[in-house]
Amino acid sequence: MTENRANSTAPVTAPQHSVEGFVKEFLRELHFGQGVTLERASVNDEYLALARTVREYLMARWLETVRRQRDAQAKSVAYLSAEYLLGRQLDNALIATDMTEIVEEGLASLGIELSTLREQEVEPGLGNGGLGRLAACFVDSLATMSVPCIGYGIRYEYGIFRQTFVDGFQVEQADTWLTLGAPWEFPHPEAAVTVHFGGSTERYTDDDGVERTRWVPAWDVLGVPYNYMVPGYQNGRVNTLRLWSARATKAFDLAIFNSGEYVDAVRAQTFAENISKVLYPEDSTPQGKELRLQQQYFFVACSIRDFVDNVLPADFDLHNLPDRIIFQLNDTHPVIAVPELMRILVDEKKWDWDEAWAVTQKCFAYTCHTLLPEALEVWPVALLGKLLPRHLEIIYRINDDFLAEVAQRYPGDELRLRRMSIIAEYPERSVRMAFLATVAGAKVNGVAALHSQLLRDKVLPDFSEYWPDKFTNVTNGVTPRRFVRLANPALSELITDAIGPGWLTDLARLREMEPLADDAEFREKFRAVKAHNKQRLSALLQRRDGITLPGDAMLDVMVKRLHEYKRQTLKVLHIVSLYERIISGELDPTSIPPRVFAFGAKAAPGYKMAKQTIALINHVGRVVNDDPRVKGALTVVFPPNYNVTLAETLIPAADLSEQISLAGKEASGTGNMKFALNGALTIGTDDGANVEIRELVGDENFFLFGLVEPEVDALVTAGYHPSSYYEENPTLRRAIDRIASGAFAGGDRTVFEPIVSNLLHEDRFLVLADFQAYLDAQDRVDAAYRDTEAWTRSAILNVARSGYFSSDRAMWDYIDRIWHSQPLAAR
Ligand code: Z2T
Repeated sequence: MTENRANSTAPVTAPQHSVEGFVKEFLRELHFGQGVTLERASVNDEYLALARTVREYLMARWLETVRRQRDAQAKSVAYLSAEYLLGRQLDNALIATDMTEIVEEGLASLGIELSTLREQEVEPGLGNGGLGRLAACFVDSLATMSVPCIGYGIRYEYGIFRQTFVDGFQVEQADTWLTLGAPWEFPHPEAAVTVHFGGSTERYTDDDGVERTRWVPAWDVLGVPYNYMVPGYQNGRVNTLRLWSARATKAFDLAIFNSGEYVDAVRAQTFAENISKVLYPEDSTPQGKELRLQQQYFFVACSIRDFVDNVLPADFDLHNLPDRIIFQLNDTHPVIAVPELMRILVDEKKWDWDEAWAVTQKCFAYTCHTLLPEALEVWPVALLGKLLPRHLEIIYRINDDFLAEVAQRYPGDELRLRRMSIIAEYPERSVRMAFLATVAGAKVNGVAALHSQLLRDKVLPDFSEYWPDKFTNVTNGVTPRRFVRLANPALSELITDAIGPGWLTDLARLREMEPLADDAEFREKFRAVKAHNKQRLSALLQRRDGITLPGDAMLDVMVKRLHEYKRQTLKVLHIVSLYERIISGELDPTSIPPRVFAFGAKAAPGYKMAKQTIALINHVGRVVNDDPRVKGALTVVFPPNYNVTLAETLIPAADLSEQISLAGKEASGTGNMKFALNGALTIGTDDGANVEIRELVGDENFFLFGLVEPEVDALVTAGYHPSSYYEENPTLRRAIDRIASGAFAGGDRTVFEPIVSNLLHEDRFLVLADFQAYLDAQDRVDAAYRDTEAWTRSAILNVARSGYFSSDRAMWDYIDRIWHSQPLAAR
């Protein structure tokens, strides 16, 4: 039967790579896939048919990639991430297959505009921000580098909420990204796996007379895999992203059948489906909800089961697992995978504990993405034990063995044991997930040089002393395919004209542009690209939000999640200060280059201070934009619902990139890299990857300001008093007083009182301490911007010297420092 099938399987071939080939296939999809004629087709019909047609061009390669990977028995990366912030798929698939021009021409011959269909796609927003977007960049790079990788995650029915503003305040709406069809996914309900929860554990004696433990769970759900293509860039490779969706199991159906309460029982089904219903919208501050832990276990249990049962050959000896897989933990969200693998090996496969632990320790590596203590996940033992009783026992055993080892190395050092225990006792007995990941992982890495250093010194000092070689750094990167080629076609063309197309897969080659910074003709062309991108942004904002941008102004952009440590408030104080100085007659508005201040930011729905800050920005914007005294000089825009799609138009238009977090708080940042690669200059603190950006682009092409991390540390230790800055700095005082006066709230002093009093009396992130340095740096920006040629030169050098920030380079570093394995390196 199988033999027969193999013989009779015709090769899968892509449609012809030509305008005629495309048009034929597109019409076939429209007719037979969508069931409409061209005459009657809606824009959405056309978009869906187009997506399915483009998919066909990738299918043969996808099937071939899967087949080859099976046969090669090579080591794979399994990237475990609760978030993938993918962005739109259509354009990425088009550039990967080199189909953009063919499709444009083919559609035009049918009277359809590609740009119209493009707009129809709702991006899969299955992530919050940096961490989720990083995962998407990494899988793109691995596919482009032909490295075997499966991305595992969750297919949230609702991704990150859609942000709207009502009276300037954020209002969240559900992200119904699936409602108009999901042409990029391949569901496989027949391949669903079962995941268990709850219940208890029991001891028993197995057939060989050995005392063992087993888990007697109370309930279960099905995980249905949805496969997504991850196309490499024009290299004939298509990797897989497998996202899990929760469904009710047969047990639910039976319960329905046997119960008189038919409707109630059906309702119980939705209980199971809740698990993958919605993405938790907190970036960097986990909420500790039971459903979130269910999500975490759900997707890693599905993924390990899938890899062991379906990806590996049936006769595979799991003792060789470390030769075939590395599970990369994207922060601690998937770390419950560690006790899950132990449970499979010890309880199901009946291995000895030590044997199982030796294998498990080689299969995991952990990436930490934060330094904020409040962002380190801990799960109360009571909650974890109720949901996953066997896993909790396994965690206890891992901890006992680990602490016994530590005690041997440091006899009598009780305090150290307490500090290093995976189980915290206060304020509540809980599991420190970062400690579990560190103990279990073969390697632990931070995401920028400074962050990795602080991770060793401040977050996990005992562990880095205990295992100095376990710790390493891999500085983040971004994919140049999406964030340069796709987002900035004009710059891409300019670069390719100058140095050829090789840079797209070898971004260090941007260096070859360096001499062109001194070429006046090239600078002229570079400025034309910026001007073009600003017009493109202007048109988009007009269409999308009814926002009008002034014609010729410096575009100063701060886009990232709203968080106090990122200090959007510092930016607001800068704007208010300029505004106040102009209307009080101190500053002549014509003496500074006209600026547009653009913001993009979502606040976690429960984060009060962040939501207030959003309202403040909008209210300041309204007053400033409506005041004739500053008209033309200062404009504030805050388009709602900043997402990957908007970033793709906003970033290429930017002149100035705001990266102003308090030193020692931003793990890396990745927006900072996208801006530099698109020719914006950075004004930034000595934080995260800013440090490396400045080192590479050169001090003279970067506006550095603010306290450095050791100074922050010293100031906080000595006792920080924000009010003293307020009292001693009149410019600062006037800006704060203006906000406090209610001038941006129709005279109501109460609206922004919490922000004002927080700044004056708490200011956890030292906004006031850095205020004057920031203003001084902004003066340097103004002066530099006036010298158009010098500014352009700096912008070009930013591009030329930022090739290091390709996620391809980051992937090579992971291969070298963490995954290192011959098959991976040789590919
Ligand atoms: C996140 O996006 C980041 C860190 C987190 O720590 C959680 C989330 Cl959801 C638990 C960000 C960092 O804040 C940012 O500095 C970094 O560039 C990004 O992850 C990718 O590493």
